[in-house]
Amino acid sequence: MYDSKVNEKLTAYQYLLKDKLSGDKNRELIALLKDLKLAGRQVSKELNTGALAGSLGDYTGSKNSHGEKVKKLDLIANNLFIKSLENGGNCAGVVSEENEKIVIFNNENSKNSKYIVLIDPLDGSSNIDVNVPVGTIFSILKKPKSSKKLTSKDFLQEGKKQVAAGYIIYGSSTIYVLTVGKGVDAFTLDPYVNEFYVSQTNIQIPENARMYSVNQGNFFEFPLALQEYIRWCEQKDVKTGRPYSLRYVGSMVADLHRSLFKGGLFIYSQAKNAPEGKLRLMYECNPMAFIVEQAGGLASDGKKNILSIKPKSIHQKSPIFIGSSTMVKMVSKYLKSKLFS
Ligand code: P6P
Repeated sequence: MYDSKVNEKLTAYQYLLKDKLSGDKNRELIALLKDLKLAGRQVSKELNTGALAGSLGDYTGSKNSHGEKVKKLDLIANNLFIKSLENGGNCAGVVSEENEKIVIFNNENSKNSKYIVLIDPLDGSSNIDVNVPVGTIFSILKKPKSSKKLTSKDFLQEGKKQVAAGYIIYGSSTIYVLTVGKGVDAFTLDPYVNEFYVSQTNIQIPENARMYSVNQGNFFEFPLALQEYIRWCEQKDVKTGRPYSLRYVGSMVADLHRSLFKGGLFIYSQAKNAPEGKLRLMYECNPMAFIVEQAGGLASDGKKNILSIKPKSIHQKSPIFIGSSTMVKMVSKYLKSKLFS
């Protein structure tokens, strides 16, 4: 007798088909999301058995186009995502943090695809060998109809043009968080059947919280206005629940996943030692901003909404203040002062 209680949850594919991406017009997008999930499952397996296969966080000896040391799993993850996207034929090309230039797919299906993908295949990879959660972050845009041969200009679209955005966090469980512009849902990987099942739907980030997330070590590098805000967070004030708690994992996906569910403010500011900040606009800030805003939060570069920034280059950086709306509004008040330069 079939035990219907075995698992009544829908898979990510079934949920999207039924709820958020029904109809023929969404077939290719659903298929593209499946290509991303496949690579996510493969990366999750590599990570979970990594230590047994020899440390995966080892430095490969090479540096990426930004001069950052490339870890073994960075390369493995990048190859897995690019291969799955190319073989799936549901996107025309990719911008990846690990590739200086755009990657164009020349097979017939990809060439006729409506979509392009921007991805950070393994964010936070410096944490791999100490078992701290790392993640994949991705953004999906429409390929401009005008473009004959894909160029990097086709990727330079404002964040508000995103069709979908998501991240996969490889932690105590592997969770795939996604928005297609109709709220935010989360899907958890069942390792026994190697399938993502819906676990949280229409996630709403708490409007306010008593937690901020910043690399305190950079305090004296920050603009004075931000130093003043951080000092405000540290002061004792019963009415506003201060001092706030500082939580900083050093892995954007982990810090933002916590903020999405518990509320909070994640800060990666410009600083004397990082004039543009550190995080990349197109495949870190934009997708995270789309997700957080779809969950009722806010995301700013300190002066304007992240999603309205007109990008100039595919790997450009941006400062980011993102999370609970009340907290983003509060830090923005400080940053509007002349001390924020
Ligand atoms: P810092 C990881 O290297 C990363 O790109 C993000 O995941 C993380 O939020 C940030 O850099 C941490 O940078 O300078 O505080 O170590």
